[in-house]
Amino acid sequence: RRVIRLSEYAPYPFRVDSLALAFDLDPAKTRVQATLRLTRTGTAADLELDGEDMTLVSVALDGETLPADRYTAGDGKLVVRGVPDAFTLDVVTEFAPAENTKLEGLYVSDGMFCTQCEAQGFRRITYFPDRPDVMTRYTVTLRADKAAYPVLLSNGNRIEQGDLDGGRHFAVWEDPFNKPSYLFALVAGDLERVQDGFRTRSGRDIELNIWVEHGNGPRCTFAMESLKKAMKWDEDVYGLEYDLDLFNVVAVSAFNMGAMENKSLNIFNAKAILADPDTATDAEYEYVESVVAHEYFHNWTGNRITCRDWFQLSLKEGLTVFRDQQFSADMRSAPVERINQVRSLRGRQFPEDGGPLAHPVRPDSYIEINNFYTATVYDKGAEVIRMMHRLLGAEAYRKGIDLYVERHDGTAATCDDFAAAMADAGGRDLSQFKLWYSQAGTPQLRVTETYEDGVYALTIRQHTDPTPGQPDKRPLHIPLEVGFLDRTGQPLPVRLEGEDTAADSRVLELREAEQTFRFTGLAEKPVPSLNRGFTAPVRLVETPHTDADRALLMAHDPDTFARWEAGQQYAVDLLLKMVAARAAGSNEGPDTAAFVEALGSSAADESLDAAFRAQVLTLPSDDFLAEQMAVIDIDGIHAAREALRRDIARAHGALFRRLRDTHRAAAGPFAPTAEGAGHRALANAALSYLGLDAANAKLALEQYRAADNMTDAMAALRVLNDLDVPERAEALDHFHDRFKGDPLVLDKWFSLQAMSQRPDTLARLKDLMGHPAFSMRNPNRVRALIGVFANANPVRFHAEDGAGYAFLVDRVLELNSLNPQIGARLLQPMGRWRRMEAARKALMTRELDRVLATPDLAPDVYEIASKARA
Ligand code: B3K
Ligand code: ZN
Repeated sequence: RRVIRLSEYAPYPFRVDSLALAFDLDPAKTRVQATLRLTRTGTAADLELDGEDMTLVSVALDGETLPADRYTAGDGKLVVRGVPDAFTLDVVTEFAPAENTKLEGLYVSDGMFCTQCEAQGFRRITYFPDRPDVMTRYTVTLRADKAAYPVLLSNGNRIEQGDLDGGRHFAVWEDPFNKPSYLFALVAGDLERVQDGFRTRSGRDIELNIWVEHGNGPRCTFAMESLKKAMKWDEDVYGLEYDLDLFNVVAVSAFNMGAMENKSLNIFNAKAILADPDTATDAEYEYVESVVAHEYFHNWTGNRITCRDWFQLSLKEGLTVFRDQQFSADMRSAPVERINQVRSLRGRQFPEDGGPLAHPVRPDSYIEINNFYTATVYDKGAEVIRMMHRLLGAEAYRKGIDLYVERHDGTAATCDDFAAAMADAGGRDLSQFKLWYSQAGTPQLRVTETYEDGVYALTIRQHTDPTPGQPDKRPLHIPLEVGFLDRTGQPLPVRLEGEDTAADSRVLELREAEQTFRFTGLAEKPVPSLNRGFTAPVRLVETPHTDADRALLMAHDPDTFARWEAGQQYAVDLLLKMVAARAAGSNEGPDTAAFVEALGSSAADESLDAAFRAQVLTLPSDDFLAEQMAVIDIDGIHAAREALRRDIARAHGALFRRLRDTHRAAAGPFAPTAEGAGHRALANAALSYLGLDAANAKLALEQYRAADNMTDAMAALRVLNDLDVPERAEALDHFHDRFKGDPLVLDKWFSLQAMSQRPDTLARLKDLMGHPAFSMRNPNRVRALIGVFANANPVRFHAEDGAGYAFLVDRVLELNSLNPQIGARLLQPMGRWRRMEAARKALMTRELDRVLATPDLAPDVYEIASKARA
């Protein structure tokens, strides 16, 4: 378990001029012949290649089989001693894809061969310098049984194919672009092809294929449309055109994450491709659209320009997430997209940044790189790009992108390279800004105000708590957009003292621990609207806002995001007071009436987008509330949130009935459009409040039965799921019988039960693990049942007797040998122990110790367990 450090980076001492791979595919014993042409570029005498979990059959140098004393294989390396300056190396390896349960390298999923090489899966296929800064040209020959694997795919273009003896056939693929090993892919299987085409802006015709299990073709229409939209969008907005004549996408059922951007052969979790009205919710349609776009966008930001080393992961991931966020904002409602991003940032990234696994956007060390595909690297990384976009403006940002591509196309680059291109194109000094890459933790802002003699002053203090390995933090360069409103909700001008121009809104740039900004030209003290659009990923822990200010901002802020945000902050304040009152054993909580009324007015405001109103009706999550507490009161938070929801439901019963009926009608027959989704979201938000009353179980069951789409069906099931009524079992059983043959859809049924508040939830989960559709070998099943329980059911997961923790750790230990990457992911919620009260602290640390005491821990699990326990 070696710690790998950024500071130890050294270039690889050889250039790989080309790589030819020949596969004899067989689930039980696949044979791979690799031919590498190498040239020495450094001073190393020996050649070192990475490789693991394979049988090494032979090594030949310039055609001569090497005697065993010329090389050593073991400990993840093949070392060939005393190699010449330029030579050809032939390496033959063997392994059993069918036994590969880690789903890294070459494996079998539902009878088809597929690969996953990022980050370090290629070394499970052959011996190679498995690092992203070693790029080369690949030629790949695939040989397999023709009846079982009629489709043979790899990167680039197919240059040859034909039949072989013994019912086998072959295909040869050549990728004209240099690429790192993590972008290599192959697929062999019996697949249905959905074919389409795209004409690029320069007039080239691209063949587009989506390959799926037979029968799933009709469920690919939406993904194909999304792909074409993404291709067009990247041309229009980034000036980036697709660079090959063929683009293949394959859906597989066993996959560790969402999807993978292998050059011209994207491999997807079926969950991120398949969508039709009967089986996918609106959120899932949107997920498909954004993942398809994300992987496509990687073709430039990731593939053409890749990462020098894995510490630079956010170079491609933060940038590509930002790009897919911009795409979604253009396809759908921009403010609603932003709200969803901020919700997920607060629900996942902020807790990570404030806990034992906190790390910078560009980490400086790791044990297992797979543990660093995190919300910080992805989502905070995207926020860092967004801030640059904000500081430079859209036009200079685009110039920065052009410059970045011009400088680094075809190479492996660093985050510093990216920032330098932005700084040069924008004529801005980003040296302090770059701290966002190296300093972990969520900055906290404290904002106070004064108003004297017509001058309004905002004093802003910034502070970042220590994180592991970083006790002292420096002030960051933070763009913060502010605007002002008067008491009637009209906008007031924002004019900095000493400046001539006034604007409705302006981006303040914080650079110091404490800074005061003075504004003139204000006849009255304004109500400030702070961090509009969430310009910076910070926590505003202190603001001058009163409840009345928040209600005013909720109703009138011209920035739609800020209106939602005012409601969320208002709710957070109230909920925390409610938690405190409950903890003190008091019956007297805060007065919620004004908030409840403001919420109702927004929900009823027909001038607002339905999707936005649905967002307003969704209170901050348990997780986000937990983040605000020094010691997390799991049950208190849950009780407070439920109590506030009941207050809202009581006050607005009639409104909710009306919203539910009118917006259900407005949605019309199902079409997966943003507009329809907005109506369904609002109708279903209303239903969720109505459903707090068991008397409305019938209404929910009726909706379930009548639904012509999965969104409405699931909304009804979610309501029933938390009620103790006969309709619950009726609907769940019906769902089960309808979808028992389709495990991907049945995952929703597993998840509902994992989320249930009922006291028998854990017992039920244990039973469900024996369900014929459940398997610990399929990551989607594991996430649907166990992941959802640990991450989305705080009350049951944190049960006082510790049974939830023990159950989770048992599963992690099972996965330690089966699929440690998934096991390590699952373990993460245990890192929250420090913020729990004494009894749960003891239970959680005992379970973490149990993990650490287990022999043969995989590095993935060891790293998370040891850091979480520290
Ligand atoms: N680049 C892949 C993630 C690979 C994860 C490896 N453990 C998907 C993506 O971000 O597009
Ligand atoms: Zn990505």
